[in-house]
Amino acid sequence: MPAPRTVLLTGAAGGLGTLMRGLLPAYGYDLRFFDVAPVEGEPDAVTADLGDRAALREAVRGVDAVIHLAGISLEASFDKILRSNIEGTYHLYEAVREEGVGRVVLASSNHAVGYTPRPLPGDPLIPVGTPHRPDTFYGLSKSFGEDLAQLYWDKHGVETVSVRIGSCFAEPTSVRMLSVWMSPADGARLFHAALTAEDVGHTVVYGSSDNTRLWWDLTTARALGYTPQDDSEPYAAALVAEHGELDPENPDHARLGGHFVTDPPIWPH
Ligand code: NAI
Ligand code: 15L
Repeated sequence: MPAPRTVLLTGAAGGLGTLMRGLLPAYGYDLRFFDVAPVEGEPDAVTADLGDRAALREAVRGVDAVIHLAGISLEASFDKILRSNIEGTYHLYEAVREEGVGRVVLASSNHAVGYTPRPLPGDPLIPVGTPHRPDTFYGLSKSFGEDLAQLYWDKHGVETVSVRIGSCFAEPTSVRMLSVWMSPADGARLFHAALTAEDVGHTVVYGSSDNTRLWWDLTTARALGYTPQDDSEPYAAALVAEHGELDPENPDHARLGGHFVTDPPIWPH
């Protein structure tokens, strides 16, 4: 597959979408945008719901690849998750198949495997092959997305890199995030690698920086050509002084998904 130049970014109005709108053009991409919310400063963005198949089909027409970020990014009722994340991702893949787009970079999440016990010092890192253990309906929708991506590769030859993103924000803001943080610059590096690596079929990777306190195995991400440059450790002293180290006896601290396991943040819309 030739390196993609024209890329549709769904979820472009959101937090990660906004970061990537700023960072990905430096890699030479011509970005197009899709979101149910208006995308600030982008009058040509398509403003539509993922349930609008005609709008989706038009948005993917002629692009080389899609970075699919749109959807509910926290916990919500099953009905809402079903519409936006499960059916919405299905509609996206159908549009991609119908328009012959070759590659999707799919925003999966650590919450697809959120019930997995987090490694303690000396334990092996969590591999991508660990079984799905969603911690919420939200995480369940990400497990579904990864399976959908596998189906569209096996059946229709649509390639996907499913990125189990940790926490992609400007800075880590909790002790857990010291392990799962992906700096925005590393996020752009990883998305670029996922767009340009050859013959990915369906590849699952974890999305994080090269954190000293990393919980999972970045081997499959590195195999795409991703070389993370950042590490959360410079933030550790202040965060640990404020909150203390993680306590393995605390259910909020014992699993990859953190407090999503016990008291997930709820999608406000
Ligand atoms: P966000 O909530 O800030 O942005 C999501 C965007 O999707 C919003 O602009 C929203 O309007 C749009 N959207 C929601 N439902 C839609 C629908 N039915 N049709 C069209 N657009 C819709 O979330 P954020 O943080 O930017 O995350 C982006 C993606 O990455 C999400 O899929 C999220 O699950 C995933 N992710 C993000 C992580 C992070 O650290 N930011 C961590 C793990 C996964
Ligand atoms: C996610 O999947 C969420 O979309 C994001 O808002 C963060 O909460 C992140 O996981 C996390 O685990 O920190």
